[in-house]
Amino acid sequence: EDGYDLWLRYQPLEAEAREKYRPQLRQLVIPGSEQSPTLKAIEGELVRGVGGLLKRAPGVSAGVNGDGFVLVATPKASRDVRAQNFPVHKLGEEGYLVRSTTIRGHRGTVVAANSELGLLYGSFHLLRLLQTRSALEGVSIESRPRIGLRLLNHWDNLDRSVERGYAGQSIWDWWNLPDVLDPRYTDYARANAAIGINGTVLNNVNASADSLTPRYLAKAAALADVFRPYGIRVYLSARFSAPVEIGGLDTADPKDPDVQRWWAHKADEIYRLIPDFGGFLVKANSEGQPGPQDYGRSHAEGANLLARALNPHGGVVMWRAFVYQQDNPEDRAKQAYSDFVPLDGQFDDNVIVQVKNGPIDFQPREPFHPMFGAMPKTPLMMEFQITKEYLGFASHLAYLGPMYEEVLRADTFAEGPGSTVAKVIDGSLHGHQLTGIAGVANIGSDRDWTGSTFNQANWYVFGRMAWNPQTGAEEVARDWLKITFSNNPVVLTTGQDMLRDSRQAVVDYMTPLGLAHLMATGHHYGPGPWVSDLARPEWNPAYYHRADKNGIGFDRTSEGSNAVAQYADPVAKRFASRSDVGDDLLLWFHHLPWDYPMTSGRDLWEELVHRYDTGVAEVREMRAQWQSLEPLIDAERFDKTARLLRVQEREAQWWRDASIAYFQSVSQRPLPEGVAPPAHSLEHYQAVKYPWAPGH
Ligand code: BDP
Repeated sequence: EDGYDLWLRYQPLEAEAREKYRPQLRQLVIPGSEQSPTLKAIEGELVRGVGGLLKRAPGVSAGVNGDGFVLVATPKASRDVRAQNFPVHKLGEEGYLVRSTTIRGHRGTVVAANSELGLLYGSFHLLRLLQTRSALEGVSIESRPRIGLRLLNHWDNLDRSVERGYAGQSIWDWWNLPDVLDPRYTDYARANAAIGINGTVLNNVNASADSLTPRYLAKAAALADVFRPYGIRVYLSARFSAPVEIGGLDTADPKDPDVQRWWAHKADEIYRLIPDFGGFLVKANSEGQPGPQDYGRSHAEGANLLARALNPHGGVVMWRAFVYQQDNPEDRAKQAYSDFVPLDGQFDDNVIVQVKNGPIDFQPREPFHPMFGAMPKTPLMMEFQITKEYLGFASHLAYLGPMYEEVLRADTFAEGPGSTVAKVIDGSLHGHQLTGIAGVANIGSDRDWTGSTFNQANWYVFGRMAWNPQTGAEEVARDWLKITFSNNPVVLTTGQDMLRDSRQAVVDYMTPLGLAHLMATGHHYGPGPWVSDLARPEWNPAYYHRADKNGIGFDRTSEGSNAVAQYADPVAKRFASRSDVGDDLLLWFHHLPWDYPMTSGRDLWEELVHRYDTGVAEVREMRAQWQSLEPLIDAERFDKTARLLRVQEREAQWWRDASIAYFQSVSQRPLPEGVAPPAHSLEHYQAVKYPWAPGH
């Protein structure tokens, strides 16, 4: 097994499970499947899935005529489903139900929904029941997504390089599109539909205007055609200056009528080619990208320009809030809020503002972004990073489920207790219909899609939490392990331990106690806490840790940058309090003396060293755990994971040694008793350079 199959891995279940399920899955009834590409896809998937898992494919039949049927239909398409009087009104456009029931004396299972897309999601859920060995007998499931736009964001360039991609090249072969349609495109759509993802932004947010030229639109349209039966809509990152670059205008000013006309015509052209085109994602006035501020206009004026072009066609604008200005003396963590919160109420109805989970940039741990909850009149969508730019690329094992869960469950208190981030983005807190969540994809041309088997879990958990942000990381981990490896209880308990602790391990050996952005320059791989000479202050690790002989940490209380004031009370008070903030975010919000007494009984310096040691120990443990599973995992996937864990152990040690060497040079404090000194001198670690690193 090489990992290509992802969660569409339909290897035969254990004999006992096959025997149990076979009589329940004899016959497949999908009325109308000849005419509809989506129904045909469902039929194909169920025949293949059930056939693989049970080593016996169900017969396809025009009507229910025996026990063990699976009837997949909307009430509209099937009298048998209508007669059941299911509460389909509760399911919305994309929801579904899976019920065991009796039809004219025959026992079987119905998948019902209001739309074919709902049926597709329900059918994948049925397959998941088998893959996780759940009972079909008496099953009664109702499910609908809580979030409308569930998207992947590809940071893929037209030359097939992938910004922050660690799994090979882009899967989009732009050169040969639209003529050559790699079967991978279909498998991509299947894999995403299986976890409820319903849209994809094909190109990098650092966008080339070429993506909007007729040549490339035809290519995007070909992909849209492949994805359509699976409910995946295509979106594009739009470069704000495109009217100048490819439109021949001399300005991209949102107030200019020619610019407005240009975007309107561009939208018309796109919708002629892609009638269900989703809309634009825009990175503007951020890290050198063009934007409305180049013309003295606000982010809202920029977003509304594109929104008005898309509006007649039903498209949306996802306007990113990831902005920080050059030469702005303000704490970088405060800038997005300062720019955007005053614009609340100024965005058109088809604009949604896309906010990263934390105020800096996809660090191993950040507090939730203060914009969540702070813009009641504006729909906000979440941007998570699935690709692990700051967590050891595809090489280190870190399951991001616990991180996503931590953010989604964080309570903003914006409307009193219970105002979680999840409720902000599912629209329930402030009554928004337009809702969304995006994950920056970790997908590439590697055979296993994501550079390692365990990285697949991050794509998987993103989809599951996008469907329902209340979903627990542990529950998803268990499902994923069952589907990906086996139902063996030892694999499950050991695998769950590994997944649960893996992200905290990374936090401990890279950025413990609320530290952030200590990675080496540019590529962000490996330690670089000493870096302090880059052109912009907020690119330097030293800007973030602020360590000197007296102490360490970023004072974001009212004595310092006062970033805490961007949070609602009592969150602001908690973050501002040294004793209440908790160890996890301590140095994010506070600058403290090295001898500050920690709750552990150690002082801050000793605690920092202790955390680095803990991180290394956790990786060592994870590696031993994986080793113990050798007899229970297929050779190819076992071996690759084992080798990567060896890399991770070596590099966790590197992080620990380099960080301790550096911070000790600053703190000038002795190592606590019994602690091993770093293997090399600080100069040795500072001299480590890569001639090349992926994804940069
Ligand atoms: C940072 C990445 C950079 C992205 C940027 C963004 O280092 O490559 O372009 O975020 O999100 O994390 O726009």
